[in-house]
Amino acid sequence: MAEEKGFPPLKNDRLLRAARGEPVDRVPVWVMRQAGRYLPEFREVRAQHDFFSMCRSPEIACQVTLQPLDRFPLDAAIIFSDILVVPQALGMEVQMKPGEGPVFPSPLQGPEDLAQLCGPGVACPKLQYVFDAITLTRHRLAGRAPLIGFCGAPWTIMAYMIEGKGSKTMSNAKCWLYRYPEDSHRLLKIITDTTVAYLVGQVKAGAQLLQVFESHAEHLDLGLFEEFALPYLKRICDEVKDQVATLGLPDIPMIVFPKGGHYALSQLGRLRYEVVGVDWTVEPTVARQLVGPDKTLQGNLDPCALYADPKAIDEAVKDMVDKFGRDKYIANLGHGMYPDMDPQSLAAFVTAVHKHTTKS
Ligand code: 1CP
Repeated sequence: MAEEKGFPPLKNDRLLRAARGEPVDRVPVWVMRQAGRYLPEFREVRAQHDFFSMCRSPEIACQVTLQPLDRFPLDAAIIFSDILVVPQALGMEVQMKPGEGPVFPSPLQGPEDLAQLCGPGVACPKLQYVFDAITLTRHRLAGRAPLIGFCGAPWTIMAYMIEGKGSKTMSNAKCWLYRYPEDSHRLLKIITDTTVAYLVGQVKAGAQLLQVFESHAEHLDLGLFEEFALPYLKRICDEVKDQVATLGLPDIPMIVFPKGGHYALSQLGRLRYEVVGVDWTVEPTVARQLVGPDKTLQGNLDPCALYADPKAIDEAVKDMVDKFGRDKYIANLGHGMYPDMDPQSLAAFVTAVHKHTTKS
């Protein structure tokens, strides 16, 4: 078991308790992209290293994972890595271009290119550096907060493999769904099989929670989501949980975050994920109705609200937590921090969550 590796005991289990729907003394809080370029200490490390070299160095990945925890009283760490390490392990080249983001020099052009991808058995061992970073970080965290592992959901990863970078319309990737549905399923299956092995590896290495990022849900509708996204999100949760149990490891709460996927919240509420993350376009009360009473919700302040002054941030957080309620809830932004944000704004966000949710 993960604990048997001799990890330091967890001193703050608020996030794990809230994820399982158990009562907490106050709402746990962490934010997506809490390790990133808005922190000067991150930019200092980043200036000296290529992005994916940072991911591949357990020492550096651990260092930047801990940076936000040294500044703010956060209730979780999320391992520094990227969702695109999976397509890399499948054999595709991905570069991180400063100011531009990730770029695949040779994206998938058509179904014939699927033959170039390797299978999960070859891909997963290549991600050992992520497992090593997780194990090192669990030790260095010294039980301050639980460590979240993560991956991209299959549709989101497929979209990058075909588009080769971010895209406004995802029309190349969506072209596959309409023109090559069988090959799309073939690709989604390769990604899913690899992702299941990858997440189980993360749990073995010491991850205490897992988040699956369906960052490009916004480009689908319910029909496409039910055919090309939902079955794979379901398989990931079912198979990871089953394999973790078979290995005798402790059950790990899992979070699914469908960015722009408001239309599928009730379907996602029926899967085994304990937590459903929502972006800021979804009203908390609507999210609760759609997802149902049993799940924990996570989110969802508009990240741009952090451009406001601390008083306005405080008011926005109060409004958010009043709507979500204090139980079965994890405070977060509705998407990640942006590079030009002031770290003090995140401090104001965390302080406001503490102020408005601590039970007396
Ligand atoms: O604290 C943390 O959250 C850091 C770890 C982390 C995570 C969870 C990073 C580091 N990336 C991710 C996930 C990730 N990567 C997602 C899912 C979350 C989301 O929706 O944003 C996605 C879509 C990516 C792909 C990616 N990587 C993008 C988006 C590209 C686009 O236009 O669609 C970008 C810009 C990156 C680069 C990246 N990843 C992480 C950081 C700190 C950065 C900045 C790169 C740099 O320093 O140059």
